[in-house]
Amino acid sequence: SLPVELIRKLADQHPKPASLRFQYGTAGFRTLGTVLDSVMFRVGILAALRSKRLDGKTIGVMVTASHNPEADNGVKLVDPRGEMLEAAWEGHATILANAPSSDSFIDALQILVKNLKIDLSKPARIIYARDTRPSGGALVSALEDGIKAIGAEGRNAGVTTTPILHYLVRAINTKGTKDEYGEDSEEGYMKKLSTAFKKLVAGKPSSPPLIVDCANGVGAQAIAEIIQYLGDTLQLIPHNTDTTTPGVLNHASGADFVKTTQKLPPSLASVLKPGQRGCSFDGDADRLMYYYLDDRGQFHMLDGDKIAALVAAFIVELVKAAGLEEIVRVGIVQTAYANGGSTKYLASRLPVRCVPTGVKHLHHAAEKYDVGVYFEANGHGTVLFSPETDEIFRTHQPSTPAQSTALNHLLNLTQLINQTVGDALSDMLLVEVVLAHKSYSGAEWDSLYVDLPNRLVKVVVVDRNIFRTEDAERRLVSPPGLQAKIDELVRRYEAGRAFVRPSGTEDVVRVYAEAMLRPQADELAYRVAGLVY
Ligand code: 16G
Ligand code: ZN
Repeated sequence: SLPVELIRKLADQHPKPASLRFQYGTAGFRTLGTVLDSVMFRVGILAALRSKRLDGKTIGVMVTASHNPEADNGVKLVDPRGEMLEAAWEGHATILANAPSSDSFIDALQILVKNLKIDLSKPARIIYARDTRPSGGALVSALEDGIKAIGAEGRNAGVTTTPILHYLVRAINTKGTKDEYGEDSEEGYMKKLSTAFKKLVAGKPSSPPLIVDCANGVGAQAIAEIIQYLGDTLQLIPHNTDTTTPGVLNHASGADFVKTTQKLPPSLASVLKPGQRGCSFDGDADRLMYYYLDDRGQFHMLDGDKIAALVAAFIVELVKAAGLEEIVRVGIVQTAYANGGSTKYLASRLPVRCVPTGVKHLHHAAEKYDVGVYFEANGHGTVLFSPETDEIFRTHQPSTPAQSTALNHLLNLTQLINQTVGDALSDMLLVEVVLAHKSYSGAEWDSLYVDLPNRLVKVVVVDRNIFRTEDAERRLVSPPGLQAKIDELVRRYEAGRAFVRPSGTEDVVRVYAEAMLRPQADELAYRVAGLVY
């Protein structure tokens, strides 16, 4: 049975703020760092129950608020294969987080244990980590109290990136099996990625140096480490690596800044030279944006859609060159935010699916392909190779040296890519591999297709829950009549497209619009926003 006395004693030290309601959303729990103490304690216990339910498999807990302002923090759970928490448990998490008192929390735990038939005699194992946020240390202590209260085994992975924590979870749970994912240490991760990278670029002329904007977050630490492993195979020049000065995390820098403002971080203005490539990580290093300045110094953004196009085309070529195009099917998963230009380009070459926003939707849809490439326009994405495909790459007998080379490249890609979740570091190395193979400059990559001008605006509404969508968030079903009005507006714009959806992370409604010309995209976005308001 549950150690009720110990849980109550420690729960009393982490009381829930009376006025607040927490919700486990797309990105876990996320709000001001100062109000998350009780949530952290309870998440420690929840993670232990999830582990017990899965027969003692290790569950991950990541303390981060990604690209949000420094004062925010958050927490999300990672399932045994390194994936996002199973959707049904999001609801359990929300219930536990909102129990008003220690007693009602314990009651809620008892109900959960009974309903889910959790065998409490099973072991519970948890690995946890945090990003560089100042509130992280205290929140991890609260989490550790939860882990202690239920008698689970906890392993502290320290301050690291979200994707490294996902990697560690999978590595631990596959240790000693035929699916072994890698050594379960940060060093193991660095070794795995750098070894694959070196093999993939062997013999290719070395690329010009790449500027890396670390958003003053934990990515700076990962970049500093990978540089040690890469030697002279790739020149990285890190910027915005200050993880100690208060207030600078994600400030006017990082992948989200670049995507939402469609601008170069001001701190790179005197750094990035015309023709040179740069990229930005977000605060926990699971999103990546590329960009370059053209000869006239004009900024060009290469977002998640451009990364998907680049990577998918490369993989398709390799699959063909390996003689596997009849056996291995490559597909793409996007969301409604994917630029219309990218969808047109990709759909003429590959199967493309559109799913609702959020990594779990993309990930699950990508698993349906032999090789599933998924990227959100915001720069979060990865490539998944099915177990059967992995096996084919390992066992297929090539009939020519060219086939053998292509097959080796594919095998090395399965090692280079973090298949648990989007990973800025791994994705950056992947992009660099493709650019090296193709001898592409930023401009050549950019010219794969032309982005339609687009605008994203957020609208504060009284109640975002009245906005309900269908067709992968591309159409509104409620409030009644609104979609017809949007359709009526969109029809007046050449290549016009617009949609409205409630945010899963903020109390706002988002409006996206695109059209053939910049002023039209802006106008359409503002007029649709006017309908919503
Ligand atoms: C979270 C999601 C991201 C999504 C974004 C949408 C994960 C790891 N991250 O950051 O995939 O694009 O939320 O936010 O799932 P929104 O619902 O506020 O537009
Ligand atoms: Zn992030």
